[in-house]
Amino acid sequence: MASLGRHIIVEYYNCSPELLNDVVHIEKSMENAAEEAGATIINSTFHHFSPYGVSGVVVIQESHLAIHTWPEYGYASVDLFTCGDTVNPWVSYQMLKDSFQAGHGSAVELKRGEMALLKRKNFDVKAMRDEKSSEDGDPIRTRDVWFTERDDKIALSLKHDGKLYDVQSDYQRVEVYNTQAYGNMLTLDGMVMTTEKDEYVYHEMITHVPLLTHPDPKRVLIIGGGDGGTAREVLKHENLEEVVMVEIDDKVIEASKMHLPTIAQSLDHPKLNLIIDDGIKYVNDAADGSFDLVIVDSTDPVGPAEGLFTVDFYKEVHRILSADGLMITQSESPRFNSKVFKEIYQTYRGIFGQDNVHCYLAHIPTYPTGMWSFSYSSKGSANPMNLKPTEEVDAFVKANRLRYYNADLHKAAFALPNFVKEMIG
Ligand code: SPD
Repeated sequence: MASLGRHIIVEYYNCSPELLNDVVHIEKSMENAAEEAGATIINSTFHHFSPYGVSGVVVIQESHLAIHTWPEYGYASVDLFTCGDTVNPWVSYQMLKDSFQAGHGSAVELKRGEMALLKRKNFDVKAMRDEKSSEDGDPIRTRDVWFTERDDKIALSLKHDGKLYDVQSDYQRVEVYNTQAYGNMLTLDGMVMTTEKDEYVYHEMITHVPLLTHPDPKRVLIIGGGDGGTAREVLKHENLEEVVMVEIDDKVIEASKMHLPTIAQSLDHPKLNLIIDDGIKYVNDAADGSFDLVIVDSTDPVGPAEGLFTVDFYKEVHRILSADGLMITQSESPRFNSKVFKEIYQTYRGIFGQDNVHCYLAHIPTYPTGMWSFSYSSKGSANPMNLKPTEEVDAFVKANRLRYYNADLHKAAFALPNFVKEMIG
């Protein structure tokens, strides 16, 4: 039966889940499969969805190859659509089966556009072709590979040129992508942690807000923060006597030192006591009143960071704070993680007291919704509005070339939109 095109609808079962969740591997496999089949690639676009799944299309001069994967089922569905006689889609079928280590593959071939049912119209092809494409000669090949973090309703995508680091540690999947808009980006279990181009917002806000309002901070504890950005900013305060950082995952530190050097630059600072251990255990074992400031620079409340979002942990933090001590945490996004956001503030107020817990906001473009929050919980007299004299703050900002934080922004960050006020009461 003569036809315009051949459409092979493919299913691959029992594939390697890791390979089906690896957007770079899938992109390469699909492109190789197209080329080996004799196709000419024009464009490709691939998305990884957090936590699992990849979708992508390779547009070829002879039509397209498309894929969607369900790594959690070891399953991939693929469409191989080719026109003309120059491409053999069955070559692609076999290559992809091998490439995904599929235990089983099945495929149905459909003829598309049966010639017997088609009647060719007479028209002037030359006149219909736009001038530009006729002048271009060979098509220009482009590629789009995307990392996507999403929940059921919202997604954030960043185009990247590939992965620089990909290790499954004892705790989580640690990856670094080379993004086109935000430089190198660290993700943990598919969630964006930091990027070279916007990290300063988060790290300046989680550190200078407490350190410029605490009456006399000397001893600082950072829980998490393995990329090093929080430590880098804390260490700009030269009057501190002790800075301890407890990170559970040495792979985060390794990835950051290798691929985020500007963020990780202070991880070997002589004043930093870097401990690779469980932050919860460290806090439980610490003496009463031993820190003036505890910064919880955690991931989101899934995986290894779950325990950092519990009442028991915060009670222990409260215990190890000195009389005027402060606890600062990243407290998720009021828009993206509304439920967790509300719970966090209820919990803190139960421990520190209703009037001693404050929320402040910052704009972080690579976190879901771009609106991110931090909590400021005070055990004693420290208050976020008791900022050091403006001249002192200005001098600090200038000397350290801060790019986000300043005295005006400090005050403004605590001005909350009504919907956020309502959420935390
Ligand atoms: N969803 C993003 C939450 C990230 C919080 N921690 C970031 C670590 C940066 N040091």
